[in-house]
Amino acid sequence: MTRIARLEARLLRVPLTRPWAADVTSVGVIVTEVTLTDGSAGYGFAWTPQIGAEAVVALLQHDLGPTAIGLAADPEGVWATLWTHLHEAGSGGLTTIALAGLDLALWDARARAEGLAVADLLGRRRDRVAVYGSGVNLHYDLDELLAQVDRWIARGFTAVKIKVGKPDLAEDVDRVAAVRERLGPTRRLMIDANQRWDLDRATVAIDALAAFDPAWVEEPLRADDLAGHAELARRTAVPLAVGENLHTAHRFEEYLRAGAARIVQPNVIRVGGITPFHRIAALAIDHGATLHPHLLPELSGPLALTLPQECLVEDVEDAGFGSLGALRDPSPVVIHDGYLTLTPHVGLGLRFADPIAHGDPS
Ligand code: SMN
Ligand code: MG
Repeated sequence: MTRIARLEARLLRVPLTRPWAADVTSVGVIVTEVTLTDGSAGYGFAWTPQIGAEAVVALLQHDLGPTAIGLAADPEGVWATLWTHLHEAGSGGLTTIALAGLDLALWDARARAEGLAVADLLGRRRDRVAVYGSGVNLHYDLDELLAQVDRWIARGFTAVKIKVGKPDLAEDVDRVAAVRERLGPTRRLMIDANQRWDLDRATVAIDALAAFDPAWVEEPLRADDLAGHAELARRTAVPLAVGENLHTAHRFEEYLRAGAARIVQPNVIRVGGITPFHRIAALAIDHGATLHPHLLPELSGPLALTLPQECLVEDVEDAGFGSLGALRDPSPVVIHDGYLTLTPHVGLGLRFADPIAHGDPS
């Protein structure tokens, strides 16, 4: 049986060409490589924009690696063993982000061994998936925001997402109204409050913004306020979306069981990789909810092609690894006319360019 022989991790800081805030000018990518006892290799990564990238490298080197070595190279078995092993440091968060680095590398190794793309190894159900344009744009003035919307329309997107949560609700209303007018009545518009409201404010804000027909309102409340989301869902007919800050399938199940969200948005890395991502997709179906993956189109896109339900993949403007120049090979996906398709590749097709490095562990 092929076993894990070695796990390596190194940190890349990838500069953002379009900063997400004054203090978010780069994202941390933790590049992982697993070597198996038959000499083959798998390449994965973990990701965290601002917080904890060095800690993720340390978890991989000190806690995941030594326990993973000698285990059979079966991603699902490894995931269960290591999640239990890491649990005293938290059931999710930095632990699951680190675990994703190994999980992705193991799926990559398995697909490479078969000469397949990971999407085909997992079972591809469709050839293309719709993409929505997204932006970290709360700090844009209205002209910049509308210019971004015009770029999305020109790229053929029929769904877009903008930020809300200005201190003055009237400003949100003006911005959403202007964007809706620019989009016309048929393109979908989603709004994302990034946890900026409390229950009462969210109730009032969603009431005011519902007139512009948002397809969903995302993270209206503190992400771990399950009771608040359940109450808000009772108060509004606009679908609530959560998930980019939930870290385990268990937590997703609690939200779904409580009726606290109709749309779930797991981030493949934050939940611990492909193995739990598929579990969350199954939970969404069991509960009649819809899944739309969070960010990372070069990873989420291929996985979206394997899901039982159709979904939308998110493309934050100029933030894909390909457009940031972070990849050493051509991107495994192409986004054209509002749809993502695969380009020929094996494994995940995501090898990162050489550093830009800090903290090389070797
Ligand atoms: C978001 C979160 C983290 C980084 C970029 C963008 C945002 C989204 O909440 O959902 O796109
Ligand atoms: Mg969001």
